[in-house]
Amino acid sequence: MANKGANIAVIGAGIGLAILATVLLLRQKAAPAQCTGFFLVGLNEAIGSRPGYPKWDAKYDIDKDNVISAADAALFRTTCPDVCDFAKFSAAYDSVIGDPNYDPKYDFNMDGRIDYEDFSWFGEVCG
Ligand SMILES: [Ca+2]
Ligand SMILES: [Ca+2]
Repeated sequence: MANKGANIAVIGAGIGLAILATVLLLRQKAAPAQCTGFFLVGLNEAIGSRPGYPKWDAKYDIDKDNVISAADAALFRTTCPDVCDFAKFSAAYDSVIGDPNYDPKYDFNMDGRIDYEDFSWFGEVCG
């Protein structure tokens, strides 16, 4: 009887861990959704903003210190190193939605094509 109780406790703990692992996995999946050039452009344009400023958007305050600053941009680049990877950007260059090498990550102005305008943004926010 004691064994049976212990088994149930072990199973219960196992289910708890499985749920926790799933939650963590879903959270990890959610994070890279913001790893785009478009996000970095928005972040850069909001630099200097605090709550109440016209360009303030809490999603760009990655370190949650109530100011969007170069520290947030640096943190973004550490978390999302691919966005400013020139070799990867080059591989996606000159593509449009539907092309096998089109990658929305490098569509810095989100107009469905990766061209000189995106290259210009790349230079501006990744340089
Ligand atoms: Ca901040
Ligand atoms: Ca574009």
